[in-house]
Amino acid sequence: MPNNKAAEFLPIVNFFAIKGKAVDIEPFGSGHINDTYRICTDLEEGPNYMLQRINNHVFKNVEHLMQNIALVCNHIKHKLIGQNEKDAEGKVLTPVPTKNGDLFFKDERNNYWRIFILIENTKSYDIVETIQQAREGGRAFGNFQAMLSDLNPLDVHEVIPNFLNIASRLRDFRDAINKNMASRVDEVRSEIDFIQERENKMNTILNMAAKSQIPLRITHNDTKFNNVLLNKEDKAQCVIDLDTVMPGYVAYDFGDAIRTIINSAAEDEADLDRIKLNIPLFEAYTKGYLETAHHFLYPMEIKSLVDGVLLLPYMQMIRFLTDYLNGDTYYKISHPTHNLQRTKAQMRLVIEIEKHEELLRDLVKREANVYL
Ligand code: ADP
Ligand code: GN1
Ligand code: MG
Repeated sequence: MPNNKAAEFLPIVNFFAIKGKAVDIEPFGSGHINDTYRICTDLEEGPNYMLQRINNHVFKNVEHLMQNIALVCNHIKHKLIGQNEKDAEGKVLTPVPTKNGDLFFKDERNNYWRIFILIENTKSYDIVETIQQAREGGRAFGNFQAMLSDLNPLDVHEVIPNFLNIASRLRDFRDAINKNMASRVDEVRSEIDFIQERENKMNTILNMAAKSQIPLRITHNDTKFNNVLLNKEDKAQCVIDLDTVMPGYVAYDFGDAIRTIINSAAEDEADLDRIKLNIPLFEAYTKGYLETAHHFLYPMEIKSLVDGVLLLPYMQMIRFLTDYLNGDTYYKISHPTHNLQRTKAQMRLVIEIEKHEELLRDLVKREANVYL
């Protein structure tokens, strides 16, 4: 007999061309945007599946979103097959079409659904525990960018315009301050000052891009460490959560991955003194990343990596604070001041990273020199 959740979601799952029957459906993952469920089928040999409700408030054009994902997954799958990789299916996401051949299903309540094949015997980590995990994460995201480096960035849709554009994020932030929708501005004066003091300094990547010193590429744009699946031996297996794959700069992906890896505490840690930098994990991620990405990167892109490390936690702080000021309309929250707590944790992380900027730059230089 299907469990309760299975009975609830069965009518949706039935629209998709899955093998076997769904017998168990459970909520899964810790993402802030979509809802994810794991589907077990009655087939002993599998496959099992991941069902996701796509947040249509955040992703306004689901058609474009799924076209991006299909393009990227097909491109990677062909490369893996070309490299005689055994088990290409376990190393890239496989979207499961509906019985009508569509990549998603829209129900009568305007919810958007999609299914991927579940990649078995893998795990993802919210907090990195070992040097090996960090290095494997670097390899995975470096390889992901490398495999997409021969596609034209303009062939992917910009599903969320200006997603990691700091100038645009600052405009939204100022707008939130001016509107003061939730009457919270007075409570966060010191955080607002902190952001404003750094505005000019955070333009480095956009300035480099404006001078054509770094190329636009196809990047992942949500390289939190839990978006890479590792196998039982903690080897990188597959990059997931491809919703935000869009044109971008490599430093964005590097910076966002480091944001979650270098922080020894959680993204929303309430005890700020627990937020310390784990430099060996930074080194390990950098090693893994350059191992798989050095062959396509320009020297200026390597130079920009630490600018990404400074920028991404700062931008995340702005995004959390903007949402707090707007009355928590974007990120899922688990208590009323969750976005403020996340803001403060990211602010502390920016402070810690700023203290170590020179060291981080030296370490990237040292790792990059290996390939000169
Ligand atoms: P979100 O972060 O938006 O909630 P994800 O696509 O990252 O959604 O999925 C949430 C979690 O589910 C991931 O961190 C991972 O642990 C797991 N997961 C997602 N897709 C797969 C998959 N195809 N195979 C195995 N596990 C997966
Ligand atoms: C969101 O869905 P999830 O949790 O992987 C967000 C990212 C943020 C992240 C912060 C579409 O990612 O940009 O960096 O939360 N995704 C979107 O944890 O906004
Ligand atoms: Mg995720």
